[in-house]
Amino acid sequence: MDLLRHHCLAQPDKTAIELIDEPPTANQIVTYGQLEARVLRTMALLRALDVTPGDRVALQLPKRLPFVYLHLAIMRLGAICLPLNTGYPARELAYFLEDAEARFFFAADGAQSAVAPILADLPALQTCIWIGEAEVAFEELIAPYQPSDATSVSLPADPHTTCLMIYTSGTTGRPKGAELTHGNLTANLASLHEAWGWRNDDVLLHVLPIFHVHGLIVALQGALHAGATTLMTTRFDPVQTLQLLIERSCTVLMAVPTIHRRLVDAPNAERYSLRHLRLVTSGSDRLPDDLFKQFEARFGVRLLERYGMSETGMNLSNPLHGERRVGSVGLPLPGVEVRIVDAETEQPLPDGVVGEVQVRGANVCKGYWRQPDKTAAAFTPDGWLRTGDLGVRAPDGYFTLKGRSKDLIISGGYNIYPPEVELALADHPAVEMSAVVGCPDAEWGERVVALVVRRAGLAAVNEDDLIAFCRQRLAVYKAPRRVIFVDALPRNALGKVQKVQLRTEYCGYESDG
Ligand code: MCA
Repeated sequence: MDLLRHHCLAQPDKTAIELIDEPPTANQIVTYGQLEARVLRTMALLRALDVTPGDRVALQLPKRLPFVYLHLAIMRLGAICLPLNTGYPARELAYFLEDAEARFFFAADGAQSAVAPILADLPALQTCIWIGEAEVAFEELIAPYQPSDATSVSLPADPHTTCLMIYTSGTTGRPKGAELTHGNLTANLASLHEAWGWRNDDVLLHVLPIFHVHGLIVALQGALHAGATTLMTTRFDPVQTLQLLIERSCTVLMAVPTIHRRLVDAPNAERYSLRHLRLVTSGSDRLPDDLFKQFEARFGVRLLERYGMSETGMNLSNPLHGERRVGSVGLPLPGVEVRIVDAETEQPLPDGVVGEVQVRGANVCKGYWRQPDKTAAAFTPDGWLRTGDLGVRAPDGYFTLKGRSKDLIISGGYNIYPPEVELALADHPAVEMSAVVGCPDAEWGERVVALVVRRAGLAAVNEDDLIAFCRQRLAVYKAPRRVIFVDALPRNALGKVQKVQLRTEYCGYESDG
């Protein structure tokens, strides 16, 4: 973060971010000097609102510049930024705001009628500010606030201070807030700077959402910390992406497999050469081998696959120089320890044997917000984070993921936790019980499929009803794409639903209901 301030002072006229706006609005350029000035004014606004160190400040804002100013200002004040998916409906949003005890909430003007009704039931929430879509509205909002206190413009001194909270779930219970500290982010950004050779003259094309570690920290903050230029689109479009990569001589692109698949499949994709890009990464989900090969064949670039999680930022990466191995997530990043252990004994396993991936390092979060039990369960006594992912290490140090020991579903790079969907379905009067699984999908990696046992006498409910019901309660990406009615769910002797069996039986969509 202090490095970012250094760039703002050292190269004030260089473009930090260019927002590629939808026509007819013109693109908006913010230089490093303007970025610093606006972040300082935003800090002054936050102080005037009485934001104090440790406060949770939630953002549910579109991917535009005010989000960036607020995010940076909140963290520099020593408060905690809580970025929220813009797709969360009011019901889900209420959970995050309540659990985090957010004191401040910045939300999109357009969401006011949907969101306002939940705010009265949030005793910790002190102030909600509605932000208009246009950048100019935010600039008018901060204009009267003069940065005053010169001593507080740099980062909070204590690296253990939490600055970012990202909600993640497990296979049981409700989502929990992973607390990332200034030290975590600084360490991970430094590792990535070294491993990926970030350069001051890089031009990053930013097409990811910015409410996740991937888009917000790895991509956006990665570029800002290098003093590079970011071209930021408000949403992903494959043809626009290919055109911008070429017309604007971009050097770096970071994305998820679904995005890479759409680039490969874009109309006339064979006409585009991306050989001038020095780094195209893939993460947040497993990169299929065929996609890795198709991308290289079509665009002349070998994708660099890496592995991370919200709790840690990035842990493993294929090398910038050296073998980018198909199917592998590469080698531990500088300063990050990764080991494979036996899931029962937690003893390290020899190379070539599949076990649980565990991670340790300055990048690993300090735990889950106000969940000491879950924090304790997530770490070994000597500080290794139990990722819940399965993997194997080759004798030359390359790691390969072999699946997940949890039932997590990954669709288009978003994590979906079956219990959240099952809980939503359970609210429907016609649902006796349900089990939610991820079925393989060529475009999304996995798609959400719900197996549902109808309550006796309520057989009239159909697939569309239940999908619509879930879409009202959950962000759209979590809602099932298929609902299959079954007479019963297979259970083991302990009564646990056998999801492996369900996947085997139903991912081909044969239904007995
Ligand atoms: C959108 N939809 C989805 C998804 N995204 N459904 C399932 N899974 C998704 N990921 C819904 C839309 O709401 C829409 O619903 C319908 O699917 C089709 O939308 P479409 O326009 O095709 O989608 P899109 O808006 O173009 O989005 C696709 C996307 C996006 C660009 C691939 O999902 C995306 O940006 N994914 C990246 C996620 C990411 O950054 N993850 C990082 C988290 P309807 O039916 O209403 O039309 S993981 C992380 O941070 C860790 C640290 C890590 O390691 O990276």
